[in-house]
Amino acid sequence: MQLKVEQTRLAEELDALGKTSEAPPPVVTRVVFTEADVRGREFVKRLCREAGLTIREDPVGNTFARWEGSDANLAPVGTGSHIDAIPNAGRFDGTVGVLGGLEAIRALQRAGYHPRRSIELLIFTSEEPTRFGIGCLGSRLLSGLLDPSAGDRLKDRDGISLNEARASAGFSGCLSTVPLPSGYYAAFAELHIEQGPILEQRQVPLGVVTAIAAPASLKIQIEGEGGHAGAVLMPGRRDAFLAAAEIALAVESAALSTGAIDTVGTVGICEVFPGAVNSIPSRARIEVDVRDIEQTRRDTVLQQIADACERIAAKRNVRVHSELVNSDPPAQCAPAVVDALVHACEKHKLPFDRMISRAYHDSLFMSRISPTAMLFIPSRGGVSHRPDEYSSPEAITQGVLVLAEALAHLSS
Ligand code: HGY
Ligand code: MN
Ligand code: MN
Repeated sequence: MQLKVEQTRLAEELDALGKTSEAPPPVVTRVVFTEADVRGREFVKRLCREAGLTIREDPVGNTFARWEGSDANLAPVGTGSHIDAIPNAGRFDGTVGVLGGLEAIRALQRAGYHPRRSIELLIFTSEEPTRFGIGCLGSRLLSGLLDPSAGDRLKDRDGISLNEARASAGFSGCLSTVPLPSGYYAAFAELHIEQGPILEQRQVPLGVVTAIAAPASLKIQIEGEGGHAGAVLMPGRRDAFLAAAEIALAVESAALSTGAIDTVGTVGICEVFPGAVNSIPSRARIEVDVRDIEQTRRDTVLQQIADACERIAAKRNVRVHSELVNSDPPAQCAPAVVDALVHACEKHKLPFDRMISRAYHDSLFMSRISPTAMLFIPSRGGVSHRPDEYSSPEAITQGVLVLAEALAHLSS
């Protein structure tokens, strides 16, 4: 089978999707169920229809573009990723797995391949935690890892519920109909940018992912006492922001305390109320992201953060309320799917490394209901979640070629 990727067309499609943004290029901001997200979905669905795929969407907006196989009784093979993007992001995170997955299907079609198992290209809803505070919302619901009733309770910062937001984007129906049965897919493979520096540093064009790190996130609210920045003297102050700052430093020291390079802790959101230079913060809110490839080690960090919250609350006489948003186990990728990707790299004489994904992905949840693995391509400078995120057309082409070969192997 002579597989050829249409590199220029794919680059143009990625650029066009990148311009479907709430911010001017090269910045990509495409938050779930916003007008830009809906336009992005329409763009990708049009391309899928042009490739002869049939499309279905579930009540939360997970989208399935299906290439019918010759044996409808066999479980299909899945591929795909997300198109939503955090604020001030780049144009390759997620989209390489969606448009690259589509191009892999088109390359197989052009090569005259006919799948025995149907192949489904998925666009997962809301992989990013930006709007509803929890990552992989669509794939969590799809894999049954998030109870539909918890989904019904989700609201964004403006108090708009998930159900209102999805309805405004044209998605209706009960969330309880979203979960797929385990075994629905015979295999799932996701193409994604590495979002780190390893492949580029090693000058290896492809990474076959064997495990995905375990993410956890917390929302921490601190309540102290406000007052006049000039008239209230330092002794006895109950400054909510300074308590938040101490907790943030405790996150860093807890992550460092494991001594393992795989443990990471980040405070990416910090809000202060009332937010006036001459007013002592009476309230502060931070969001914490903790990850490790070992769940027990990650959970010791969470415990240390909880202990720090208690200690700092007492020391500063403030109230600290911490909510655990999610603490997910890591995923081990399926040997059969890993082997399919390895076999495809070898067939195309492309060097690869086996590696761990430190970012989480929808594959973390798809691995709960389907044999799953991922394929990484290099990120220039290891940069991601920034407008200067970049993967070369050549790197993307190599990823798509290997994905196409692996999909043929898995669907034959
Ligand atoms: O945060 C992550 O790991 C993913 O990029 N959403
Ligand atoms: Mn991301
Ligand atoms: Mn991503």
